[in-house]
Amino acid sequence: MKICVLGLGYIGLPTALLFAAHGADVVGVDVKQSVVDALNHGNLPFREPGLEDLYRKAKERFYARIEPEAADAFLIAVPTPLDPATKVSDLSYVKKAADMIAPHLRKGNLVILESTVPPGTSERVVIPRLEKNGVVVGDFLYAHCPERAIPGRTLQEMAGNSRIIGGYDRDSTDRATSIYQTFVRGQIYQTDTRTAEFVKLMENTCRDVNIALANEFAQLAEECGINVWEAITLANKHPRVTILNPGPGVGGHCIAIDPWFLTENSTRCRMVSTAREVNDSMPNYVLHVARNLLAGVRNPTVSIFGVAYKGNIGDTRESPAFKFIQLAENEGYTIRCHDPYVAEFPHPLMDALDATAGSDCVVILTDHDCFRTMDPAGLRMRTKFVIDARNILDHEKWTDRGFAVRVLGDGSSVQPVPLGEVTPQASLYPAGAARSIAAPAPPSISLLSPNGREDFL
Ligand code: SAJ
Repeated sequence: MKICVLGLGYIGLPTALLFAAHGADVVGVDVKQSVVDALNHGNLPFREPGLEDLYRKAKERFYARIEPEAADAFLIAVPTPLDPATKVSDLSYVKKAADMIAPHLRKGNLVILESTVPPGTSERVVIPRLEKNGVVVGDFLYAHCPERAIPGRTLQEMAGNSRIIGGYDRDSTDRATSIYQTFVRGQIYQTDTRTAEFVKLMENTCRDVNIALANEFAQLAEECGINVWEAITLANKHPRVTILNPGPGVGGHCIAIDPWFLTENSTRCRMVSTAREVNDSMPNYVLHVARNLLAGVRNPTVSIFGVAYKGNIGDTRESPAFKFIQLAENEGYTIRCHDPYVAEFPHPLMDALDATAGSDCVVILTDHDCFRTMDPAGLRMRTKFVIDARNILDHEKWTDRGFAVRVLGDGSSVQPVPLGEVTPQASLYPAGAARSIAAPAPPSISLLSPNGREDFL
């Protein structure tokens, strides 16, 4: 079995290597010569746990090229970006990939689309392009097989998660299933192509809407003067309630984008677009928190800890950090960024000490594990404010080191402030103030068992 994988990015490359490590001959295709050259010289174009080991296992059966070549199966795993101005999917890479496959397509070949697309794209856009050289669908097989892997755990999830396979017809679905079964240990569920496209988008939209709900709860909790993190822990003790975590916004190439794909052909779906708005506005909310804290500080410098879109990865795609930095710079703040996971970022990245030297406020935007245990003793701040937008710090430790700690969603010790208004804080927390504005632990916390509600009884 020879498989030609188009697109050697975060999804295409691990998938290609998994096929190769499980016995297929794989040619990987990427339009970037640098990616092709790097791979053919044994270098990986990005980091992902386990990928180097996998490459070593797969390399006998894998090589990279700039153009596709004849194969038994073709797999498209190219990006489908969102046009930021119109909020409409940009299918140009998918179209190009289909055009590149068409001249090589033979009767009996299978084409798999893994890229995430709006419902109906396979039938309306991809299949007609594949048919351009005269072989029609039915003579070649076609399936949409969306991935479900989460960056940071891509390989485990690609192999272990259940998977949806939506074929053009029975033969297509069965052939695609048998190919994935070479490395997928999770259950495979079969359906048609359009349903598979829809399911993928529903999954990420569901997560986006649920995160938006958590973010709205965080803002409501601040208005009500309570700590949303305690409230969520308690609400999640209900057997049928799972509230996600609030934060500074939703990033990554999937959750911040897929809801727009789902709704681009619809005039309904107000909840989906409202959720997008709520999540996209979270950097503004964090800025509002910073503005209140820093109102009495002259020419504030803000140190951003974490520019990756989520914890323990170096991926900055759609990271809320971009918007926060822009807003903070427009506010007149000097910005310094620190992220030990990220290799490249438009804003200079510094080590923790340089990023905080003379700074007025640390803002935790990403939940990297290394931040959780960080001891702020060595930081040479001008003003000791910290905003924990992920609720990950050891607040007691930071308070002991003289920091005023402000946790996103913890309204239990914050005067409710309507959005947009600035309350002068200078008299409350003068520059260099060494006091905490974190919530003092209410007595119920000490009663709350981490595993259940028994301790209340
Ligand atoms: N986030 C929160 N609160 C939470 C959970 C996440 O604010 O409670 C934020 C994260 O910090 C991040 C963003 O949401 O900025 C997205 O992170 P994520 O871990 O939820 O998801 P992704 O984008 O890394 O991967 C998602 C996954 N989809 C689902 O969980 C439904 C993954 O399984 C998909 O394969 C992937 O999208 C994709 O490629 O579609």
